[in-house]
Amino acid sequence: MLERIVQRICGAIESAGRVMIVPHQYPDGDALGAATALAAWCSSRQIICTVFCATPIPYTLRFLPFAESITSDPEVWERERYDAVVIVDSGDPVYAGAEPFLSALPYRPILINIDHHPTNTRFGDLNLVVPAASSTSEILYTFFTLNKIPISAAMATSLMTGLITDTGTFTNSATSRLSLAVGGELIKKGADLKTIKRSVLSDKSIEALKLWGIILSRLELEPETGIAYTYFKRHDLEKHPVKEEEADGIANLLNYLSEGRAALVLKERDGGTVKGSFRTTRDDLDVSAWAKKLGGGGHKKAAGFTVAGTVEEVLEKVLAAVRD
Ligand SMILES: [Mn+2]
Repeated sequence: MLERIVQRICGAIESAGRVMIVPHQYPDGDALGAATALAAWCSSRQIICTVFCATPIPYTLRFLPFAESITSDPEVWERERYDAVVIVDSGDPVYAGAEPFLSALPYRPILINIDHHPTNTRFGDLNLVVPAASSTSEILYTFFTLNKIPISAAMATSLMTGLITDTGTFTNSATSRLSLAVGGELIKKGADLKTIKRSVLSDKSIEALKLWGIILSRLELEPETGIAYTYFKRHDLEKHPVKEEEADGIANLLNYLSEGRAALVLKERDGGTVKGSFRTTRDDLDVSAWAKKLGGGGHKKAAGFTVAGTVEEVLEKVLAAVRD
């Protein structure tokens, strides 16, 4: 079953004249690790590919091979004709940031969906969705291996970045025997752990950690729901001007909490919306179900949503949804 779909996807990409690869917007290490590993393979096979990301690449991930060729220019959708569009690490094309461009195309490319989110809508013509996988990068490792595609050191570095990101450096519940084994294989193939560590793990400035300090000092436990929550206001980011991606990551830190059932970080965004991130380490809790009620999605232990309103209003909505 898995073998058939990976072969079909491989065939579709290899026979395409031109391929578009799309990691999700506000990309993380897994989205970009998967996208750049695919791009490295395509270029080794002389398959012409474009990698499009709707929002800029975080500076911490610019070390990835092919990262410099990733474009956020929407015109690439009109400039060329793509036979295949591969969306990686996205539950649906809207989350990916590909939807407005895809639906505006005057032709229909083959849509390929490679992902591990349990909330994935199977939107592709070809769907390689493995919710049990730690990361999309882990799925791609299997994809390359089953198709007997050699994994270069550059590809290994990309995939390892995805694994490290999505497993919280092999500590969170996504960590499995397979993810650890794949990590070992990727090191064998030359994954540059030193650079990944320097770029992805030690990436916070003093200003960013000061901001984290403020956010952490606001932690409260809501006794009825067992949710420990905190929040960012826009003025926090004005007072501590840090890059968007430096402010992120605090939700993962809350996996260290021993109190409560789940953690929630709310972040006020421009345009009157609030982005929420849930984390839990409890076996009996599925936070993606809560995120789904709020129009979002994700994984059982890490999920998110975006809701209109102020931080206070959104917190009430969230608590009501959880109590429900
Ligand atoms: Mn992922």
